Amino acid sequence: MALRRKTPMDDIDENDLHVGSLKHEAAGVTAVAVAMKRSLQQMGPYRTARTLLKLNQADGFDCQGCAWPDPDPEHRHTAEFCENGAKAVAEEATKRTVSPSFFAENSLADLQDRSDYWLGHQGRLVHPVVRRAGGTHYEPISWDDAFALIGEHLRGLDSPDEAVFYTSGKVSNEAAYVYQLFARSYGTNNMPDCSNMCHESTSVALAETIGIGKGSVSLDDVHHAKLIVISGQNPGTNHPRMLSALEEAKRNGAKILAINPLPEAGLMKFKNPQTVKGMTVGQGLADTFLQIRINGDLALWQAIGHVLLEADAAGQDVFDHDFIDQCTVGYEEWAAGLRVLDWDRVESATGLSQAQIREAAQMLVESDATVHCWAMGITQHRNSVGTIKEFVNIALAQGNIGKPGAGLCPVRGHSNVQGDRTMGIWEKVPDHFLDALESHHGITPPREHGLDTVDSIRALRDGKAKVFVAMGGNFVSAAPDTVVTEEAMEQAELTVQVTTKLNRSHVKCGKTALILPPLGRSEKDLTGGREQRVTVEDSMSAVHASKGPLQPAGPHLRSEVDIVCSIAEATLGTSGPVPWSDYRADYTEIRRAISITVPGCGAYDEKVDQPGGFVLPHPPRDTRTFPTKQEKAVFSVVPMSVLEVPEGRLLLQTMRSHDQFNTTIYGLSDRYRGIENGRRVIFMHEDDIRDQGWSEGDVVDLVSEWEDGTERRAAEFRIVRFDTPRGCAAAYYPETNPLIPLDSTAESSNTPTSKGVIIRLVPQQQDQDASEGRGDAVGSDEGHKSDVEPHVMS
Ligand SMILES: Nc1nc2c(c(=O)[nH]1)N[C@H]1C(S)=C(S)[C@@H](COP(=O)(O)OP(=O)(O)OC[C@H]3O[C@@H](n4cnc5c(=O)[nH]c(N)nc54)[C@H](O)[C@@H]3O)O[C@H]1N2
Ligand SMILES: Nc1nc2c(c(=O)[nH]1)N[C@H]1C(S)=C(S)[C@@H](COP(=O)(O)OP(=O)(O)OC[C@H]3O[C@@H](n4cnc5c(=O)[nH]c(N)nc54)[C@H](O)[C@@H]3O)O[C@H]1N2
Ligand SMILES: [Mo]
Repeated sequence: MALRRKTPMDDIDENDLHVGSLKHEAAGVTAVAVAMKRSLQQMGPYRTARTLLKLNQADGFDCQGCAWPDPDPEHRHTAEFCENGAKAVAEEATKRTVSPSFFAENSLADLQDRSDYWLGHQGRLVHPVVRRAGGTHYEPISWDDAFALIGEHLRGLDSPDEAVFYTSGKVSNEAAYVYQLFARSYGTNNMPDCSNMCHESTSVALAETIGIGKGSVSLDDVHHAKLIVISGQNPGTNHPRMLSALEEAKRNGAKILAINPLPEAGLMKFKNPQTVKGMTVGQGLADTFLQIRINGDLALWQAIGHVLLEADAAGQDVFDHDFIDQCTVGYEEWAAGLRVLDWDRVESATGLSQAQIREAAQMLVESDATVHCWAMGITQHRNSVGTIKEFVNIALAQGNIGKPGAGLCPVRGHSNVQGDRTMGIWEKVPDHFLDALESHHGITPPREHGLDTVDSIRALRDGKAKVFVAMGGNFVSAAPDTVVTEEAMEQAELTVQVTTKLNRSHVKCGKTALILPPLGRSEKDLTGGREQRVTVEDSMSAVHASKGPLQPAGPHLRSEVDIVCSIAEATLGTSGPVPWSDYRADYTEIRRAISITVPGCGAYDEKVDQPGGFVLPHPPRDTRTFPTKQEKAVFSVVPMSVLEVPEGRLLLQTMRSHDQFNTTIYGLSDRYRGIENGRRVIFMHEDDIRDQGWSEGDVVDLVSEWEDGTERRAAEFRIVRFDTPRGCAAAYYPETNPLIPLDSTAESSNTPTSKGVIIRLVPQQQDQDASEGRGDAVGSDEGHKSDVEPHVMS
């Protein structure tokens, strides 16, 4: 029998949904108006002015939004932020707070019926609270008692590997450093992070090919590229300040090739809100738009490789043979593999014609400085690592690494996700990093690799992990297979959530559960009686300081550094080799440790003193040296693979609306895609709607099918006709996470395949369970077999 779960959907009245037309331009006057409106609603005029003028300024704080870099200090605007950055700040700096009485009035069961949208809108958490084992409510707890409780649980485990320490990419370098130092002093490498669900495929592919898992470009390279390729990314919504960089590049003569199943507004046209001319006239962005089928990118780049090889063979100057000879290995094998190509397979995989692909390849032929940008549309597929290796192959063949105006530009998500990795938040951190911890701190870090996100869920599910600590984030909503993940979390003996806002991970929690509220980045941090600053690293390896201007949301908040050091003391005592209290008293001490133990961070504190900070070394970018095993950049031979979608099914990608930050739902307006006042929509091609026997506006359930025969359901999505390739559908995350099987992950990176889920549409479930709770996932372990025919209405 299928297992049904009540899912909290009632907070949003989807009957108010309005579907308007798709927009072809991003930003402009509306963006400014929305930014101001949301800021004033949440923060009021004084805090709005205090925060927005300090945002992304050299003496201010780093935006909590995306990881796109800031321009040099002398090139920054007074208003160096975007609409969605302003929303991110307003979300944190809101004047609303959740007091302990809120938890007295709302039982855990009540809160479980609430969506992330409602939970997040209650305001900032301002007091530590605990849910005792068997308790029906969260209740206040003192910080000291909370730390003691954590220490007791951690000391009571049979092995340190029964604990899991998750990190979300907003955590500062200082907090991340002490957090990983604590986990390793305690004895585990179980440090999953949001990166496991995000750019892990990038990190794996780049580490194996160029020897370092980070992008190789600077902002200046983007400004001076001849060609910018943007694959699987929606910058108008998720990295709006990237549009200014693209605009500048275009002014300098760059061409843009955008590859996406959807004609995203920001890719098509941009109205720069920071200049008067930009605001009124706007700039067309993509010169060529390839409307690719979902998961067709590997086939596309192999075809482009094939066309470039033809041009090279014809004597055209497309490859940098000196670079290939001096700096790479494996060119011949790669070239041999691509000289023969099955064009029919490429055309069906990509949905593009040979002529379109040849035209795009011609843009690469004509450019001697190409920047390749990509994000989640590339990294969250089964064959992601292979696809990214194929980008690298092309970049290497053309010598587009380590030269001005060229390079690899994975566009990171969370504002400090890259910094957290640099600081050692990584379940597979290399031995040289552990050696440095061992020799500097005198600890004995464990050497075995730890659990990543997906494996942590398995360990919790199977009772192998018993304590789950999260430094930020919303693990249960962000992770795949929501029903499985929530049940896994509820089995934990203790969960600890260090978080600024309420979310689903607080209500689908362990038997004993703590919520510990930290200071946000926009707030003054006076830990240890002095004004502390922290540091962060952006998507282009630039590190800089960040210092919040605001009074904290409440008097009881503690900094993340303070919380980690206090947990460490409560668990390991105060007489060990690591001086936790010194670190808490003055973060400069942490930076001193960073400068000694973290590669590339020598004289760290001094370097972050420079306005704008400093850029971490990157051997391929700086000197065309490649720290791989072979000491050269490596061409890869990638077998062609395409997701086969059975008749009557659709390939679903799960993506962000314009009004959310991951699982934080700011509002219900996906303006550029024409959706207002609702989120449970499925975007489809009009011919698929018709052929599958549906009509626009029908409300259906989505059922995903996994290869072991199990099925999962997400209820009540309204069909919206959209400009997307045949057979490809799109819907928002996290509402669709129940559909993603835990075992459906990318090869070698283990990233959930959030952009490639095979689904079918079924009529809304009318059975008793469903009317109780409007249905949700079908439990995978219940073995509910795929016995339903594809839905065809007569
Ligand atoms: N405002 C805002 N900013 C954010 C975030 C946010 O939620 N809100 N999240 C942050 C985080 S953590 C991240 S990782 C980034 C995410 O930034 P994005 O990667 O831009 O985020 P998604 O919404 O997942 O968009 C994926 C894009 O890939 C396309 N796509 C899907 N499948 C395919 C495919 O098979 N091939 C190709 N070529 N394209 C495909 C989709 O149509 C969509 O345009 O943004 C960061 N910035
Ligand atoms: N289906 C599907 N699933 C996905 C994705 C997808 O595209 N599709 N994208 C994946 C990606 S790219 C990512 S990065 C993950 C995101 O996974 P997470 O990073 O775990 O999720 P967020 O929604 O960013 O976390 C939001 C919560 O962080 C807390 N928070 C906010 N600011 C702070 C702070 O300053 N300090 C602390 N301590 N806490 C804070 C708040 O409580 C807030 O509720 O989701 C992944 N999941
Ligand atoms: Mo991300």
